[in-house]
Amino acid sequence: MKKIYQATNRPSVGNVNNESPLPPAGEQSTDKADVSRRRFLQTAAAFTGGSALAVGMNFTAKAEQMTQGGTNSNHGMTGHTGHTMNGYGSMMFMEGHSMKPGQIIEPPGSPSPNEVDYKVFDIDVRIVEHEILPGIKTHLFAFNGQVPGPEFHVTEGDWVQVNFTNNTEEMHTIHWHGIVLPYTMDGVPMVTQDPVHPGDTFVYRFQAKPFGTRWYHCHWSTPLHAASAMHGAFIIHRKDEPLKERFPYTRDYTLMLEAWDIDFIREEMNGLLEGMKQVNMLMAQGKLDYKTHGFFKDYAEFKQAVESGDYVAPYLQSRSSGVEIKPNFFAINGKSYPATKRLGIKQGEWIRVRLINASGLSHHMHLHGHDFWWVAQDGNDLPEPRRLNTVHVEPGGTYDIMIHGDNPGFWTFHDHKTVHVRNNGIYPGGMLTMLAYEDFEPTYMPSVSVDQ
Ligand SMILES: [Cu+2]
Repeated sequence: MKKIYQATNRPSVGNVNNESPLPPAGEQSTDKADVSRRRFLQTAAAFTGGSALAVGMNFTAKAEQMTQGGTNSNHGMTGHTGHTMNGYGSMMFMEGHSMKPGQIIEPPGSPSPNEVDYKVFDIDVRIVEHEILPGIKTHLFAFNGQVPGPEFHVTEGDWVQVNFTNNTEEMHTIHWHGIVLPYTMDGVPMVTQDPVHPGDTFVYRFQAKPFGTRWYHCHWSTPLHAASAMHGAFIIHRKDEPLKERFPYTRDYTLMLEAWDIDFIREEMNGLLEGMKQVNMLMAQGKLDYKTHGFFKDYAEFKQAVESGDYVAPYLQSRSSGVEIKPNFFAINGKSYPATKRLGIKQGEWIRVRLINASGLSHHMHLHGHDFWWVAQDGNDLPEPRRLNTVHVEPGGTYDIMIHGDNPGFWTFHDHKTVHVRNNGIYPGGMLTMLAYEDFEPTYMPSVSVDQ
């Protein structure tokens, strides 16, 4: 037995089984019905095993009954593979979907590949065990297994095709944050598309615009998926970069700011596993229906189900797994200080730093020994750059700054919200790195202490 979350001082749930891809469900999850009802919403596509076929068909009948006369707005999404989806609109996934996994979903909205020349990217989501700090590992959903996800670099006006494959047993989407695109490409489940099911590939196509520091993240179960590790930078470069006239930068850094409650993540992951088991069990018994999944064709149907008592919404229940999120690890590009990567600079050099806040909290990034120039927000150049040494980085926002190498040394760059420069409550740590000159003779060399 190996403990994965050794450093946490908050209540532990359950044992960690080294054999299992994830820790097993915790001892606090005593109210199985409660947990499972909530989890169904997240695990509806876990239709695996031999019993799936029969139960899935039973299930289809109910879905059909329920959605007659409903919207078929998503019908066109799946036609080309020849997979019969019966036009259930947003209920289509209930058809016992993974009886035929590996579907390619190409929604309308953008030109076909015959019409424009797409730059094609393949990206997937899988579960990885990620090390935040020595001794602190956590399981995360991660794009291409990387934390943060791979960084896109394209030029404004490029046509981009992203083949997104779901290699987990959970559902996901990709939302392109700050990119102006057809709504069917916006990646919001139950608003612009059905979530992408296990094994399936969803094809996002759009033109890269407007220019600037943009990003992407999962929009399913956002507090767990996007905030944990399903996020990455999407940099849209200009053909010519006017900012280089005033700030002739030679290096370009991206810093994704992250905050993790690794206990919450573990409990949610445990809950997912438990939910999958429950789904499979109910399916085998033929007891799985739309109410246990919590999907409705519209608000009126949802309201009716709640008021009639047919459906007990998760928010009406007390939950055994704590949903209050209290981040205890803060990170830059997947790592907490002292594991964070330094920003290299040379004397006389300009560097560009793109700050992207994926955390859901606000951060106040402060640089020692220098002022910097804040040049862009949310990807868009400011009318006039502002000279600062602390920039307030709001949740979801992106902020670009230019730093000039005019004061050789090692300089702390950190969130001035001091609770965020701790590891599990202990200072120093978290959202802290260093601007490190590469071409000077230091008279003091930085060392490491994580308990002051
Ligand atoms: Cu996701």
